[in-house]
Amino acid sequence: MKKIVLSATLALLAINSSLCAQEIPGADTRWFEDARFGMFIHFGPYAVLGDGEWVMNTRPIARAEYMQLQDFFNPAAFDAAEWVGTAKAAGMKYMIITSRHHDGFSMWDTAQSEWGIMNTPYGKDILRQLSDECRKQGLKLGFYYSLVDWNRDDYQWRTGSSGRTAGRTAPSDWEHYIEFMKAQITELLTDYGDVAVMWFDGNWDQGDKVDWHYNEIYSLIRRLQPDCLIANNHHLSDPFPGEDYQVFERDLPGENSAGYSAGQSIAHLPLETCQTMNGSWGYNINDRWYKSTTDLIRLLARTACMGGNLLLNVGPMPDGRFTPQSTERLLEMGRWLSQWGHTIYGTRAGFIKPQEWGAVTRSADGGKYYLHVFDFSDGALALKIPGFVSARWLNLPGELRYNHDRKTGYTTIVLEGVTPDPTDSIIEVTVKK
Ligand code: FHN
Repeated sequence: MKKIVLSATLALLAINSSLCAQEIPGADTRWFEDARFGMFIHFGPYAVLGDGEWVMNTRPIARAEYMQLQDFFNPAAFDAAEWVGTAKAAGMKYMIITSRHHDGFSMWDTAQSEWGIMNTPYGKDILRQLSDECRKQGLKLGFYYSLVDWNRDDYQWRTGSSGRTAGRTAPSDWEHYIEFMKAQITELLTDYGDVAVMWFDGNWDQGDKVDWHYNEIYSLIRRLQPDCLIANNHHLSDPFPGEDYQVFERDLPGENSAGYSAGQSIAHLPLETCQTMNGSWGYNINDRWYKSTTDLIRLLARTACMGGNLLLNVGPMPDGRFTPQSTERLLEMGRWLSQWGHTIYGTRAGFIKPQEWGAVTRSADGGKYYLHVFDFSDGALALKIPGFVSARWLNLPGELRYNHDRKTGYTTIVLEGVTPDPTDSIIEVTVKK
């Protein structure tokens, strides 16, 4: 009897939760799944201090002092056409910029707060310029939006894992904070044309200690812009109803070398990995540890091999220009993609996860696999390639030497004696569909 009641209850719960999920219809993710490469931008007043976007929290700097940055932040050399042009030249298909990071500073002309770009010496709406330019140059634009706020009193700062050194004493007012966020999100989705993605961050600051009202927030987004994708970098395995893709931070989907994805496994949604170009998100004057273009291209191939997009970050300098190191790498990636982009864009996950030797992507029509080989040291590659028909080098001269054993299904590819491409030696494998 107990069993029957329990299964009836479970069934009811399942119906309830599927009804909940149905309340927020999913958006069309096809463009996202073909895009494979996007630009992340962390930009705000913290750039002035050249110590990353967490500087208020890490140094720490109390709110009263930190707010002086509003008088100093003057990105006079910001040129939306150049940012968008560089992203396009890099072969990126979308851009996601911090509309508001954890310091709570708004990068647009918001009516909800005085703490924002309009009250700096610069005084112009960065998001407006970017959205106009993205429309002009045909690049999709999305907004990062921090759920955390180190500045506002109404944010429930006492239970937060960060922002406790801001010097706040006033009681928080959570419902008021939620309404504030909804009002800001409404502005972003009403006044800036088509928004491709709303990208949330900061759930981890409170976890379950608060009710984030996601159902209301996500429904609002769907109502205002049904095609806007919803992503949330909450580092959890299970997406909340209404989310359109799953984010992994500084790691390939399903991996946890950086420590942000402990216990986070791959869900059923399209995937994105966000990664820094050096070691920092926001501009860090000391950070010279840029990944090489080769490493970045390999990262892009490995991410695509997992069926994911790479959202590669740029932390512009306080005057609004990209660092020369970033621009150099972006343009080099773009040059590579202009030749070999068909092995990345529009592809799907390969038949195996990324390996030490390289990564595999699959063409959307299923007729080709692309083996991206980075390491020739084993001298040969033995792979069971589903539906194998034939194989050839795509970007190396000469014939590919291989043996396909029909009995075992293994194809052995000879790498010994071959001079590799310094970045990525690509083998195109034709397979039965
Ligand atoms: O705290 C942020 C951090 O500053 C940055 O924005 C990254 C980007 O994924 N996300 C947070 C940490 O999870």
